Amino acid sequence: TDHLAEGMPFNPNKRGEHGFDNGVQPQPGATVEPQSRLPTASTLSEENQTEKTGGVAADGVNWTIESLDRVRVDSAGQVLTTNQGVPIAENQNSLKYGLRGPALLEDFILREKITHFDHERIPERIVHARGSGAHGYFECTEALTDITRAAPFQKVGKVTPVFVRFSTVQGERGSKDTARDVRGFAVKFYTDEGNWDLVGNNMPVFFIQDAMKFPDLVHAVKPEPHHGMPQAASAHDTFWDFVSLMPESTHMLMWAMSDRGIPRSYATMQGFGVHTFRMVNVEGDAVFVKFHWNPVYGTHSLVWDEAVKISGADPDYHRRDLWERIESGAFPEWELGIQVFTEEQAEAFSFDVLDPTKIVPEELVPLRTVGRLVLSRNPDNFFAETEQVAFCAAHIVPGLDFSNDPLLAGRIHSYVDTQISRLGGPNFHEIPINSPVAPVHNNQRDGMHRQAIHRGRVSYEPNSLGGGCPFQAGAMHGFMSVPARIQAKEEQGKVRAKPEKFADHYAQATLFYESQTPVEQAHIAAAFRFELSKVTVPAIRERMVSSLRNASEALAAQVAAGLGMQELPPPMPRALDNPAPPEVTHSVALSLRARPGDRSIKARKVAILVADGIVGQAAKDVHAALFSQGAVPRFVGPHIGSVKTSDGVAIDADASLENEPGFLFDALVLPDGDAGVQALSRDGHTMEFIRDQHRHCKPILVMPASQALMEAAHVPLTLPSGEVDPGIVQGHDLKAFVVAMARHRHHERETDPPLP
Ligand code: HDD
Repeated sequence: TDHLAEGMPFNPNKRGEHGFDNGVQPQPGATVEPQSRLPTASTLSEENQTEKTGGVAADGVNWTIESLDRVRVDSAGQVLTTNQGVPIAENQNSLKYGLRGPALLEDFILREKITHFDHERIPERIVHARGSGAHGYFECTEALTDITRAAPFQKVGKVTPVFVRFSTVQGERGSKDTARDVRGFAVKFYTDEGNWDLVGNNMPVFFIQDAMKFPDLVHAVKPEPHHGMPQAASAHDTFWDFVSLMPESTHMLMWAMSDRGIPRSYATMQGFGVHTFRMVNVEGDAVFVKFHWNPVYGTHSLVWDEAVKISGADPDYHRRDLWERIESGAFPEWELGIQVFTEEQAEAFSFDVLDPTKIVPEELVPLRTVGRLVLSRNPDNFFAETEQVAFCAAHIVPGLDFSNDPLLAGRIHSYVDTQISRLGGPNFHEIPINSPVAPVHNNQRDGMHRQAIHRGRVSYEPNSLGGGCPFQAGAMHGFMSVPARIQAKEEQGKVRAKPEKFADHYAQATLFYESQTPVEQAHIAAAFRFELSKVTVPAIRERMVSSLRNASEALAAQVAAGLGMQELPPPMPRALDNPAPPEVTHSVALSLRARPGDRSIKARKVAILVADGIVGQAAKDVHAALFSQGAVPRFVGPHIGSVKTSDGVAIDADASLENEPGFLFDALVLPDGDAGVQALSRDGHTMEFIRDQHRHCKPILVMPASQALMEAAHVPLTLPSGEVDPGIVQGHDLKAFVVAMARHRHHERETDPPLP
């Protein structure tokens, strides 16, 4: 307003307009600092981060944040305007001829508002439509200059800003979070040399070997076209029809049917780049590499009954969890591990590293931890950031390269292409969340929604009128493809076919299944049973079981029994009778138990049941102790609001048994005080709460008076075997309770079917 008052038209939000870098000075009275790519001590967003999370941004993090500052809009204290900046006097009524007269066509304010509204939605992603994202940073912890010149890996401590989006695959944008499904794990690195998108999943393999089959896979798994069902589920005929005819999907099915298909949190799942990529150093020497994200909080999953119930009570379960972790400062964090191997090593492997249905076992090529990923800031606007972010498998930077994985080849085309229709044109890279931190200069011009205002008359190369600019970076600075030799045999020529090792569809499915703990194996069998029981055509169920026999006879037999099959169908004929013997037959790393995480109880949600008449102090003490260890304790009562405790200690219930059912919590505390316990036991919600907690194998702290609650709920204090249940802690032993919570779940309690 100062500038306006002085008659100086100057919009501080558009400081770039003044060409600071070209020596043109802003109008007198302007108070904005010159635009800079260097981190400044206090940017708007750094304050934003501090305000939201209590933490200070690490060095370098505000690079992206600053680049987005120019488009952030805060309407606090501002007058309402049209899109043309015209102040709007009245926003309640359309313009009419007389109080009861017709609305007038000239009402450009109404028309602008309604027209914009009519176009508020964009097409959802064809797959991975439902997702949640966050800002953060990647920090290099081991310099990789010997194998790559990629900017994020050049120096220990180097920080690269990132935006990460997690997603389910099958469901539509408004579907539930806790479906049994693969999860997307897409990371956009805003590197100094352009954007690198590592568009991965929480499983290291894929259903198919060639992009040619991707539309078929997606058509099969999506809701069936005649009636649009089922939503956010793979348990239906067309999916199992397709995969049972595609034995190459068997390995991925093992992962998808394992507990990995129902993660507890985005923060407790692994991520994988899936394909074999290349890293290239300054000399141009290349090695193969596989990317792994390993969660610091450990790998933890839901159980199926819990996932089903959560989807009703809180379809935003994972979205909320991610948001709350970041707001509370319990930043989700992963280590980046890489597996590095040479082309010669790869040739000797029993499987083909170009086959995306195969892993490279960690026992064969160990993981090297080279960095950490921290998500530290929630988006300001879901649509502008999470919905409009465009990940593309084709986005790589100098120092990285693709392999000849035929699935990857199709992806290199598909992502850019899909964004053009989803985001409405070829300039989606200019949408703020997608625009690189590195400067962009080329001769591409025009197109829908162009933001940049290119100067000069030169938009071609070579040119002399523009001094030859923008000029080619050359091999030292520019992106160079690895001049890899193609190993096609002369007589092969152009072919539509696969290499022989691709034809072994079962060895690694067997490896995965054999490497699981008995509990995990039981869950895999139960998941196949559930999914196939939803298949209406018996021949499809049988075909799937006949395929499973090639991976594991034990699993196939259990699934068949679960489906009421009188006898096992014969094993499916194999494409390859004598596959090369695998190097590794048991891989500890494939079990979720291999990565328990930091064993803390940070970010765990704990319900402390309260009601009039409980002992307030005991409940408060537990609350304080859990809070001090980073957990998220909540008082849950028959209603929200104040609770009259027997000792007069003030407690406010922040959730009710009705609005936050038991399965939404990781652990349960049952209070002391006979009157309070009696009040609770009169409420059917309490019984369901306790039974669900017990059935889902969660730790329970039972204060003395609450023994009666456990009895009323018919929940045993011991294991089915009669032994002590280590997940049920009696009395006031908080230490033991925290130890029980650190284990997350006590699966030894589990029975299939569940106890009555
Ligand atoms: Fe894909 C989205 C991951 C195979 C074509 N894919 C998408 C997303 C993830 C993946 C995480 C969501 C990104 C976001 O959050 O916006 N996709 C994978 C992985 C694959 C894979 C790990 C196998 C290794 N995808 C794959 C193939 C094709 C596609 C073979 C096509 C030939 N994927 C797409 C797409 C999507 C997509 C249609 C939909 C929306 C989008 O790209 O932006 O282009």
